[in-house]
Amino acid sequence: MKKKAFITGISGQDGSYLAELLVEKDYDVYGIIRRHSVAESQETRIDHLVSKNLVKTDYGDLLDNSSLCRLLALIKPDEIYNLGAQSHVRVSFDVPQFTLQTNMIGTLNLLEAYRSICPKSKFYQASSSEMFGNEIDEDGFQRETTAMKPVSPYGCSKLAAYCIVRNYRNSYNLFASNGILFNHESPRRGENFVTAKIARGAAAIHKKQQDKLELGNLDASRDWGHSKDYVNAMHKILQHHEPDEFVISSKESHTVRDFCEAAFSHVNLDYKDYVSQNPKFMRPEELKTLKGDSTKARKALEWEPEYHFASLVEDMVDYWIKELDK
Ligand code: NAP
Ligand code: G4F
Repeated sequence: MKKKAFITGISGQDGSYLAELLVEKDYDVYGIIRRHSVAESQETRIDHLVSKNLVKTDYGDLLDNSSLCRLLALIKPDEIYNLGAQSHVRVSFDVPQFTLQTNMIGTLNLLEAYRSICPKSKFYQASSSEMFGNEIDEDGFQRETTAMKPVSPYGCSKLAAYCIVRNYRNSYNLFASNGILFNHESPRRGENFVTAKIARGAAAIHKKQQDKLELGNLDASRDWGHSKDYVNAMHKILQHHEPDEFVISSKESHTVRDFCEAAFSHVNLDYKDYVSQNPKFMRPEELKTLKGDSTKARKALEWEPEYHFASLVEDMVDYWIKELDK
């Protein structure tokens, strides 16, 4: 019998790569999409899968219990991946209530449906390094045991969801795991995240379609990996012999400035000639540096990333060069 997976956030960056991975692994893949006023942008990242009937989507929403219950009862999935979220940290300061509703109450809604309808399924929660805030261990890393003191509404929402997943696991004996994923990017990254903005900007300036790029804090440092590698880790987390928490990271940290330097050098330009700072893109409270220690996952799950910082930057800039030709 083919395994069945149910994915919230299937139309997002990670959801689309995860759906591809699970189709390759011969799963039946199901997901929820939300109704958009622009119907053409509804399923763009997964059109190639939907049009070939490789994944099945239904309208649903983490804030609509009826859709979650109906679909879990119908599908009875073996694995549930909760990737749906308002995932933009700066935007979470603009829409804090929506962010907490979706990311925290939405997760609780899905957990409740899971525990009452298909408690034998396995549950993956998309937790985030943003939960650590500015807490760092003495060796400069964040790991599963590092204190969590988030500095954004998004981080707070993800910490609450992380806690309720652990609580449901222990209270109701569920196979529910948290992947604590550090930043991960790809050509499919939303254009208002910093890496996609820089990759697109460098490509557009190289093609003389744009003449400058305005960013916020260039000194923030992030541990960046590739989404394709990280969705592989999500799957491995649910194949582990027991539910647990796992940090997934590249173990390296680079500043936004480093990303600019690498992206612009890839098209033989000096970022200093084009990039400026605009306070509009600064945050009320900033998470300064992230560097994850993923030793536990690398050993227990035998997970290793294939992409590194340079190949990630090149993949994104090359994508945008081709995309802007269209
Ligand atoms: P993304 O591209 O922003 O995708 C988010 C997905 O969630 C979209 O499909 C979105 O649908 C959906 N969604 C939003 N609100 C929803 C709701 N109320 N009900 C159901 N679905 C909803 O994010 P991503 O980068 O793929 O990240 C996937 C997950 O991992 C998120 O939970 C994110 O917070 C978490 N995470 C990401 C990273 C990272 O660096 N990428 C790191 C750690 C954790 P629409 O298109 O309709 O809005
Ligand atoms: O690309 P970002 O918006 O990602 P951020 O805030 O780190 O959040 C991402 O990673 C989290 C994991 O740690 C996820 F949970 C979350 O869902 C999301 O995927 O910003 C990265 C850094 C920040 O320090 C920001 O201040 O880049 C800085 N930055 C500088 N200029 C900018 C800009 N960020 C954005 N989005 N836009 C700018 O112009």
